[in-house]
Amino acid sequence: MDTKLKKDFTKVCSDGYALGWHERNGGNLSYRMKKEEVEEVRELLNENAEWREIGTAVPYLADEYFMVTGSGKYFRNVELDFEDNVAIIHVNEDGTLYKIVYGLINGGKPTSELPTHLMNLEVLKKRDEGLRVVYHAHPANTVALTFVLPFDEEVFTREIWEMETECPIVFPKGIGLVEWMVPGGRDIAVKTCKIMETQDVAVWFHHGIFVTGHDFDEAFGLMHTVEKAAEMLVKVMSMSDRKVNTISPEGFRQIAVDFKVDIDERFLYEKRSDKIGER
Ligand code: 2HA
Ligand code: ZN
Repeated sequence: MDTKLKKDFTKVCSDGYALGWHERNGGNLSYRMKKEEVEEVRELLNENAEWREIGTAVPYLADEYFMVTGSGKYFRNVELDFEDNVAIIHVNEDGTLYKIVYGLINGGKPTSELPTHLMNLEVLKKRDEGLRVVYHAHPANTVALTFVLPFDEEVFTREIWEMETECPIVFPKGIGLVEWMVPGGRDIAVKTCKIMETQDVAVWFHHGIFVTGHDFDEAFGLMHTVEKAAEMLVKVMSMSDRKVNTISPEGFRQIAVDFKVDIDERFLYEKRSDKIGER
């Protein structure tokens, strides 16, 4: 296979690995393919492969094709051997089964987070037909913050937004939070889906981040922006438990006007404390 899609998918894996977000087999990536992208590789697809259970139902994704990383596969290895580490799967007519029609040539299954990826891609397709990418990574700074910031979406988002002027422009709907749970199952998928109905970023406490985007650049750029801001917050918190200066709610409102973004007001509460993590 030699397509732009393969190159773009691989680039996310390589760039994410280079940034240290994919230790061992950490993280996963999925993409809902366009009709023309399926046609481009049609003759390479094995439609005789056996049907397998998804473990949940995604009827709104019936008969669609997805490019996904493999379970237990290392992001580091995607650029070295794409066909061993990545699959194209075809979802059946009622959205309960899938078959591997390309890739994973040495055996294996799609990502252990397949229910989360497909259920999210379904919610996202309903929200906006153009949202095709779901990307999960383990970036250290964001995960580190889940040990010291409260489990409070408004506080978590606000403290991160303040670290980089670009943040409320890149994710104006803020960050959704999922408390620590066992990964890989339906429960964590349902919680993440609830967030993806309106937001583009979900942080799984003590684990990682899920983001969506219309294309790979957008999803990767979003992951990178959240993590970069988190890195700065970690640096600030390493120096002090307070922010002496920061961006004001009024400043964010001005950004909203100038950049024509609909910033969610619930993150712009008046702070009563300059202590990081307190309202
Ligand atoms: O190992 O990141 O959440 C892949 C994962 C599971
Ligand atoms: Zn993970």
